Amino acid sequence: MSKTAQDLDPAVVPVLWLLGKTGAGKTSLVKALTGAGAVGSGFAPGTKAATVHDFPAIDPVVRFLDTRGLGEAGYDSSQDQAAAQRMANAALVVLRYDDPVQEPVAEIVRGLKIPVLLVFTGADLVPDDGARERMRAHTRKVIGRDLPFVSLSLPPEGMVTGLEALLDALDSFMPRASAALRRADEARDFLKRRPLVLRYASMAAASDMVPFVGAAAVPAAQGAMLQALAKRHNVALTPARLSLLASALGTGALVRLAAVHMVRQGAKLVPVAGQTLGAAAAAGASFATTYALGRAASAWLYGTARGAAPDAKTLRSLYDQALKGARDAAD
Ligand SMILES: Nc1nc2c(ncn2[C@@H]2O[C@H](COP(=O)(O)OP(=O)(O)OP(=O)(O)O)[C@@H](O)[C@H]2O)c(=O)[nH]1
Ligand SMILES: [Mg+2]
Repeated sequence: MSKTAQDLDPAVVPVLWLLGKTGAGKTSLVKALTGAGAVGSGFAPGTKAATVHDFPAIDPVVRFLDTRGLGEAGYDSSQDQAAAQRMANAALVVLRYDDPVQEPVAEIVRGLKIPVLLVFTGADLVPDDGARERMRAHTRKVIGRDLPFVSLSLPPEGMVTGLEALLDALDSFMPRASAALRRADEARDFLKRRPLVLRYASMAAASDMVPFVGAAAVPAAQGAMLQALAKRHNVALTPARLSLLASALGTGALVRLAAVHMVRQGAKLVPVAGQTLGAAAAAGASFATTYALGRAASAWLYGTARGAAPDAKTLRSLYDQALKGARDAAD
């Protein structure tokens, strides 16, 4: 594919086109990925005009083009399709597992010259593996090409599944977009862990009030918090893994934890733990440091559970931001 000067300009935001029949789940997909967009009722077309969602809103790295659904009575999509094809850098073709009538979509897909990913939705509605495979085979046949695909469940309520596979697939043609979407997914994931982190941070802060107790209780609270977070992410907190987190965050962040918890566990990560213990405990601000540790550890566990832990720079910046946020909130 030849590149024009515009294609090469990093200021131009790549466009990801969502193409599919009405009710296929295009808007649900944008919403699951970005948190934005109005999902339809399923009874009437939800998206009445092509909508653009820049993500993130400031300094976007990807532009979702959510076009009006195909197959609506009284709507000739050809002009919209032509415009979308000119703009788009890649297409997510959204097909519902429980809708075998995909010829109108297939016809457009056959003419596309951009990377295409088939996104099958409604995996929750068609739980039978064989039925899903038959639908994919049928789609291959009507498109006349074997295209990469992912399977998603995007129920209006309940568990969304398959987004990770989609982001993995997106890595190959829009790496910056998929990295940003992953960060956003992690941030939403943290919102679920946040009450737990706040509980442990409050526990650590309360123990600060009692002389001598704090020195042991704060690291214990932080250690227990890490264990609880790890359990929720289904990650075994081995000394080897802990030492990766410790080295990523630097001893400053983990000194309290290291002082009691890790040494007690025999991990011996911080040789100077004995000396630093007193200083760290005296520094106070247990709420903020525990909260910040919880924030960074959550991102680390999220990545570890998916086979790609964030790098030290990312973790430290999350830690610093959380620390600042928690301190500002306490002022
Ligand atoms: N259970 C389930 N419901 C889904 C799934 N995908 C979409 N829906 C529902 O189907 C309806 C239509 O979804 P939308 O995301 O609005 O579909 P759309 O492709 O944007 O449709 P138009 O805007 O009309 O073109 C909504 O009620 C969704 O909640 C899915 O994977 N599972
Ligand atoms: Mg829509």
